[in-house]
Amino acid sequence: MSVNFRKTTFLGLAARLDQCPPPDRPEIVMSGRSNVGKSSLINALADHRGLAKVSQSPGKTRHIIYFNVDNQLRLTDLPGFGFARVARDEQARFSQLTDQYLNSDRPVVLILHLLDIRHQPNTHDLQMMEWLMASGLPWQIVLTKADKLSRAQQERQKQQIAKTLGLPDTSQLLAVSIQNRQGIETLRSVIAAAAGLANVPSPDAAAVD
Ligand SMILES: Nc1nc2c(ncn2[C@@H]2O[C@H](COP(=O)(O)OP(=O)(O)O)[C@@H](O)[C@H]2O)c(=O)[nH]1
Ligand SMILES: [Mg+2]
Repeated sequence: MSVNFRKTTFLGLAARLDQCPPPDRPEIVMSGRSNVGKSSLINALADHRGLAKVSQSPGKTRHIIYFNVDNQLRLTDLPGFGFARVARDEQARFSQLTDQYLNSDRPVVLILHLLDIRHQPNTHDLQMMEWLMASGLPWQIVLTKADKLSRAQQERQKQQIAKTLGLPDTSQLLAVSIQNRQGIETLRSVIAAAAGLANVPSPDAAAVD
């Protein structure tokens, strides 16, 4: 079976766990601090500019957002963490929802944790990393906004980030860019494989990696 990411549609929002859609498809979860590029990446994967809302004011995304990819899998955008402008109890509620979701028996096959390639992981990122290591779930670190750095700078940042995260090497760090599409086709393949599917390659752009 194969999956065509260009057939991605909005499925719905969940403010509570019991509002999530039926757990009938493999779910790929996206996490990462606000503004790291989650919505942009969903749009790039789907080849659909307006699908996920980019640059909402930080803290506006208070729900788990579900996307249906070609009726084969679900992409979920978790409430971002690190909302400076959101009241503390609200923040607690977001992380509680994320926590509940990640600890539920949802059919999660892959967690994509996003980091801005230019910055070192913060405390939340390190907590997430610890959680991922302990979870036994497959995960992939995605380094966003790769177009902001040269290839040599990307390599140096990868080494640094791997070190900070306590990873032995950079093999689980994938650099992507929505601007020049670096890594997008590779990420589609990684996601498809996690769901036991083959990616239908993009007919237009040659894969850039
Ligand atoms: N240059 C560049 N900017 C990006 C990239 N991805 C996201 N951005 C920008 O980063 C900002 C935050 O992106 P958004 O998708 O809203 O982040 P989210 O809060 O994690 O959903 C927006 O201004 C995007 O245009 C990228 O690959 N390259
Ligand atoms: Mg967003």
